Amino acid sequence: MDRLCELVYAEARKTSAWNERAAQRWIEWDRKIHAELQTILMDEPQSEPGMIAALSRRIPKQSQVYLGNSLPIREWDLAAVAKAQGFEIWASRGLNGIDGQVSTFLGFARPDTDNWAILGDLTALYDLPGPWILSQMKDISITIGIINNGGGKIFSRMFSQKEFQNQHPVRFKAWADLWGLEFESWDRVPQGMSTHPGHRMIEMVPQEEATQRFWKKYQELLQKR
Ligand SMILES: Cc1ncc(C[n+]2csc(CCOP(=O)(O)OP(=O)(O)O)c2C)c(N)n1
Repeated sequence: MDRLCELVYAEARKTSAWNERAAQRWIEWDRKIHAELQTILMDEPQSEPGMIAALSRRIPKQSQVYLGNSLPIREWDLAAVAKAQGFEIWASRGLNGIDGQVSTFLGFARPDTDNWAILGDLTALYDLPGPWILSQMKDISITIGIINNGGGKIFSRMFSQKEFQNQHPVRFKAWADLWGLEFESWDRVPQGMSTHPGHRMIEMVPQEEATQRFWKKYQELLQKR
């Protein structure tokens, strides 16, 4: 990402419309927002972006990380640690968006590293048979992480009608049991997290109020501009 930014910057400077002072102001503003965002993320560890930020710091370096839709990919983009961790990041638009994400993740998984998926709950529910292949992947370290916010939360910020969210009370332990995965449930990301050989599912349940507070504080931060 750093390299890409350098390339874009170098190319932009060649254009006749380049305004060095405006660019420097914009870069300073961006750095300031980034620094203040880190404070909000640390103040709200049980919010969805706060959990994603913590996770991005605790997933072992050099892991493969698969971001499945819909908020996880956007929240990772916003909140994940900016310092290079050597992650190999994967994502797939699939046929339509949230279909086949578990299967695609398992197709990408490699034996020489930890493999992490971070998926929305409806996304996970769309691919319930996906883990069938795990019995043929014994030597591959797999963690299926699900951000269970009780529905398609991306729509809560787009539409006032709750129907768009397809809310549900489903918890995921029974799904882990069905396919023989170890199961953990988190309401915040624990401090210590080691490499995990084996197959595991982690249901992460963010606190709704904390998530709302996070977005409010973030909006206020952007308005400071
Ligand atoms: C196959 C398919 N069906 C429906 C949609 C529409 N869709 C886009 S995002 C989304 C909700 C995803 O919910 P979830 O996986 O829980 O993620 P969250 O929004 O909570 O992050 C839906 C239904 C889609 N993109 N693809």
